[in-house]
Parts: sequence; structure tokens; C-alpha cells
Amino acid sequence: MTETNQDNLFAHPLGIIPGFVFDKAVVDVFPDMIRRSVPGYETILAHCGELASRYVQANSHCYDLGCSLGASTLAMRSRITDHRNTKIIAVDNSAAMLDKCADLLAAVPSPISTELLNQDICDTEINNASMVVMNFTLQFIPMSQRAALIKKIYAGLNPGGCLVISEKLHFEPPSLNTLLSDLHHQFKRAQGYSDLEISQKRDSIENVLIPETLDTHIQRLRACGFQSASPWFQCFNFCSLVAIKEP
Ligand code: GEK
Repeated sequence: MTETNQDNLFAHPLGIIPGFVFDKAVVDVFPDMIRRSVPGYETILAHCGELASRYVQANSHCYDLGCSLGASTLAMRSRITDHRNTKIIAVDNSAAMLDKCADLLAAVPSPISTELLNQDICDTEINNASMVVMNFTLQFIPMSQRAALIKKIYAGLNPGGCLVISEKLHFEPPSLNTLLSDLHHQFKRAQGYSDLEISQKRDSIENVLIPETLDTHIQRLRACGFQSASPWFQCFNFCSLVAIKEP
């Protein structure tokens, strides 16, 4: 399978729409799916590289939590300047994703050691971290476990380290949420998705991806110890935040 497989998983009427899962069928179309579904995806990846060039330190760990096919790992790896004893740990609980991720990473040789872990990121031990990236993964974690995960990341970051969280957002009041969702759906239409694909994907992901407001994210980051936290990118209802563990 190549990275150019087109996502047509929701192109035909499905009847009863199953809840979204990250299985082999999704893996086979994932690069196309995420690029055509998430406005700003490439910009966010490029800036994870930029942040890696600033924050990743020698003799430290760098985490990609919910790595899927390793796009964030590749972006960071390409920009880390000080390779001395730096290690990237890329984690995903979809074995299908990690199998393909291993192939894609192997195709881009790097001096930076990279470990792939097939596990729930809620069970991942975070230590000696100079950078942690969670690109579009927190939204899939049960609400009751989100604060504990952020606290664990804060504890595992070295002073001066950074966390990047990219998420789909919810807005209040409902009229604003509807507007930003509509703008997102318009973006998907412009990327070639039909109204049927958009509506079936929305139904499939509805109870699987639970978005929160920007305020909720910022307040939780502060409550978990991050003195500095701010969005650095937003397009419609997609946002990327950076949070720093102050030295
Ligand atoms: C990218 N970051 O291309 N533990 C581990 N992995 C999980 C868990 C969990 N509890 N829940 C979901 N995942 C990537 C894109 S995709 C985003 C991330 C999306 C994994 C899941 O298997 C999937 O690979 C990933 O998180 C989310 O920059 O598809 O919207």
C-alpha cells in the first residue's frame, strides 16, 4: 500500500454506521484521510519540527503519543539538531497503525533512535522528556483519564520542556459550534468529500472523538502544572496548543 490511497471508506451508504476504529482499512487510507479532513495538518506537522529544533535536548526523550503512521515523529526527527543520545518514543494502541508506521520510518533513515510502543498512552511511562507531542489523540482518550494523562506528562517533562497538543475543538454557544463545524464541512467538501461521506464519517466518529473547548484545555493544562500554555494555531474547529514546563 502506498501513501496515495484515496479515502473512500464512507463513500457508499452503510446502513448501520459502525463506530470509528483505527483498523487496517483506515491505515490503508490514513495519510489521505487526515490531510483532507484536518485543516492545517501539514502546517501543524511542520511546526512540530520547528518546535523540536528549539526544545529537543541531547540525552533526553521525545514522545509522539498516538503516533499513527509516524508523521509527527518524522517531522520532529527531521529537525532535531542535537542527536547525542536523543531517543524518540512513538506510541499507539493500534497494531495495524504501528506495523505500517515501522515500514514508513524505516524508509527514512535517521541517526535518532526511535522506539515504537504498542500500548495505551494512559499506560506509557514518560520520563526525561524534552518534548511531548499529542497530535489529535487526546480527543480519543476517555474524559475521566485526560487530566491524569496531562499530569503524568507534566511530571515526566524536564524543566524547560514542551508539550504540543493538537485537537478538534468544541465551541460555546451552540450557534458558534455550528458555524465552525459548517466551515469544517465546507473545507471537506472542497477536498472532494461528498455530503454522504461527510455525514457518515460524522456519525461514525461522534461517540469516539469527544472534543472540548479551548478554555477547558487551557484550564486543565494550568491545573496540571503548566505555567505557560497557549494556542499557536487554529483553523476553524482545529487547534494546536503549546505548553511549557518553565525551568
Ligand atoms: C499524526 N498523531 O498523524 N493509546 C494509544 N493510541 C491511541 C489511543 C490510546 N488510548 N487512542 C487512540 N489512539 C497522528 C494522528 S490519529 C488522529 C493521530 C485522527 C491512536 C489511534 O490508534 C490513532 O492512530 C491516533 O491515536 C489518532 O500526527 O485520526 O484523528
